[in-house]
Amino acid sequence: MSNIDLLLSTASKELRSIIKKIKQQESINETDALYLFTQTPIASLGILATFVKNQLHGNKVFFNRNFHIEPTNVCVFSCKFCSYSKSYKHRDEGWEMSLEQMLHIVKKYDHQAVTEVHIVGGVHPKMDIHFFAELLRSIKTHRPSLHIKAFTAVELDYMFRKAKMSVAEGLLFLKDAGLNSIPGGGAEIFNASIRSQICADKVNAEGWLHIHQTAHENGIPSNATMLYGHIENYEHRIEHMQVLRNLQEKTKGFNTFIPLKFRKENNEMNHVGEVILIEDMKMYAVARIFLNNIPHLKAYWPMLGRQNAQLTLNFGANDLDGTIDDSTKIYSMAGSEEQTPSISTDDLVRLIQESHYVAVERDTLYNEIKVYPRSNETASYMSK
Ligand code: V47
Ligand code: SF4
Repeated sequence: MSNIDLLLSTASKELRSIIKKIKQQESINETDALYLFTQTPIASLGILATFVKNQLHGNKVFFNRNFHIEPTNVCVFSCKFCSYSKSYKHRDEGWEMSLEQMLHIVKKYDHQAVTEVHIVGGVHPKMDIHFFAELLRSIKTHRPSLHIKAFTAVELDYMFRKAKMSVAEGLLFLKDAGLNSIPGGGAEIFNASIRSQICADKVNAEGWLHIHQTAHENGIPSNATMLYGHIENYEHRIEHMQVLRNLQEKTKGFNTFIPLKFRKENNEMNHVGEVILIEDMKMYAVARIFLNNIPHLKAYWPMLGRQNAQLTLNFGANDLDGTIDDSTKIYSMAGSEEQTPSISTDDLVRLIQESHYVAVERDTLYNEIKVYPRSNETASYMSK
């Protein structure tokens, strides 16, 4: 008997109904999701999320080779969870990169097989859409095949408003300059009451969704995130995922959902604390089951820590993001275990293989680049 059928034979009435929906590839509803969060043992969640993940991706777990550029940490906004930004007044305590400095970072990877550059940062009042379009153009001129995943909806909203462009005009302008896709940041929690308590002054939920919808309608795919484990409750998380599932139903433009665990160091929400590991695994599992129309679920290892990220592979995650490098500061400054977030391809592959999955290098859009079959060496390492 398979794990899921074994679970079915001993489950409560409520869980049986959820399992039946999962087996028939039907969406679960909000009540079901709340039941999973509050009444379902963690081991059962692992079985259910793994079933959904295996239905979608078989035994494959993806990673990519990327690097980050963070143009600045100067920011006009004041999100309470942010450990990273400096106000414009205190900009001398932060950093502001020139085009040359950013292009220099790109050139450092000239002889490396990276496929993506991920560009996000603070919202600097003097870095406008023309500055960033120039950056995109110079990167594409230097290395046309590099996929540019850049600018959260928060950065885009500010850029477009300042340039007096509509969302569609701004997106097409950046697309023409070389923008290939949009990362998932800035979503935080869509619920207006929670959002007003943690990030009152940046783009609201409607604005975030409008930018992603317009991007999808103009051939720019994107990701979606959710910041969890702070002052929100399970209902707020479910509401957030429901809104994303509805938009995805219309556009099919989201590639990946990335739950981001709130980290508490060096920010104004330190007193809130951090959730325990079991809560992280629950979050991944329920996301995998609920968001059945977003193909991928990413465990962003620099934020979770690599061992915990490895554990999420048994709770629905099928993607470990990338090799990154030591330039991403947003999590190290917020207290992540990963103070220098870089990992070699060998280590990423090993993390995946140790979990009995087949490691697959992908590009940003999940086209497969290389499959790493499990070696005997890994098999014997596993059995120790
Ligand atoms: O929107 C900021 C989060 C996000 C903290 O699309 C924090 O592939 C936890 O969106 N604790 C930006 N989280 C990063 C992001 C991202 C990362 C990796 C991959 C992709 C992708 C997107 O970081 C922000 C915010 O939600 N964040 N501070 C903190 N203290
Ligand atoms: Fe600025 Fe982003 Fe930090 Fe908010 S999370 S203060 S928008 S850098």
